[in-house]
Amino acid sequence: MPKTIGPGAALVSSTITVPGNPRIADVDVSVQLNHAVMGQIDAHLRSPAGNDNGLFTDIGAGAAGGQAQMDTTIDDEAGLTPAFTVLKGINIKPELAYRLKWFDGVNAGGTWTLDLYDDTADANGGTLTGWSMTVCEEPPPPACPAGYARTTVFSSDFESGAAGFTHSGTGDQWALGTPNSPATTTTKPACRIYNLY
Ligand SMILES: [Ca+2]
Ligand SMILES: [Ca+2]
Ligand SMILES: [Ca+2]
Repeated sequence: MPKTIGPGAALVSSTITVPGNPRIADVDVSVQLNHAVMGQIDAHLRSPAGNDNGLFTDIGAGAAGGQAQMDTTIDDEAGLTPAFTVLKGINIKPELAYRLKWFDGVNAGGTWTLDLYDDTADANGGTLTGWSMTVCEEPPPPACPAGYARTTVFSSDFESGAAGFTHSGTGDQWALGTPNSPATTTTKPACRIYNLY
């Protein structure tokens, strides 16, 4: 920091290393930058495990002379979509195609990468001056009353089979093991693991 964005069609990246192994219950991302034409920027966030999700594309002013400052927190729980050119001092939801909750449940520990792509080769560029992430974990489970102890009533890593679960019916696509075909157009996951308490 600071890092130059553009002005030619170019990708610039910046990393943050999150210490420890916090399990994400909610993550927000704040970005501070300037660009002569804000709408030339596509932004993605990559997790330590390599999950690559979009944050925004071509938001803000679309021509030179418009709002050139971004100081924005991107938060699924924000009230506004990025529908306006003002991007300084506000919170916005990700665009409709993206959600930060897609990172929920993953281990936040490690190196995160913010990718900023200036998608227009011209004389208009800018500077990334700062960015940050806010990671919240789930609260710990409540303590047991005196005389009681927490116990796991069922646990399986499914390495030895279906562990007593069954599946059937039209469109049944549940499976165990390494996927042997790419993700399909259906919304059913290949395997779902429940934690029981
Ligand atoms: Ca440019
Ligand atoms: Ca774009
Ligand atoms: Ca949030």
